Amino acid sequence: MPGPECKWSAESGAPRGPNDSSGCLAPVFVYGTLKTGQPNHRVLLDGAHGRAAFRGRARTLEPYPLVIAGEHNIPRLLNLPGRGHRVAGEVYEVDERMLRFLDEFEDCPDMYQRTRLRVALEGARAPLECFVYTTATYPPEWVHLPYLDDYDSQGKHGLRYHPRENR
Ligand code: PCA
Repeated sequence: MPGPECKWSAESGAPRGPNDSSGCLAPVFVYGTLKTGQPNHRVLLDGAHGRAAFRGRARTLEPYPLVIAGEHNIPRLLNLPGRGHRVAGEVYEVDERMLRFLDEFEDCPDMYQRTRLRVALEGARAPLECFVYTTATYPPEWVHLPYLDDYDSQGKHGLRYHPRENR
């Protein structure tokens, strides 16, 4: 876990400069295409982007609306705590290079915003605060889409994810 000296961890605030070599890791909760077995998981495994260490499976502490939205069937966790389900995902400890890569990959802050939420990590006693890519601004009808609790691009919903390279 990041210690208190870890200036850019989820607990303590903004990232350090790009040349930081402290080796600090920050927890990121992934709930969509970055999860194991999902279409973009490989980017977390690619050491060329930095480091990501699997910490465990987790669920959000609070319910959130997780919907599949837009013409490309993209999973979106709407930043509306209190509605929907406690969403399942995975926690990775990432280094600063990987965090910056993910910001770019997720088109943050335009498409997603990197925010924080608390999750219950399997096997952990205390909740863990993580970074997460959520959606703060969206068409009002998205709130009325079906809420998922565990995203699977191949799920019964039939809404196949359109990879970026095919858009
Ligand atoms: N990628 C990020 C946000 C949604 C998505 O598809 C994730 O898996 O958490």
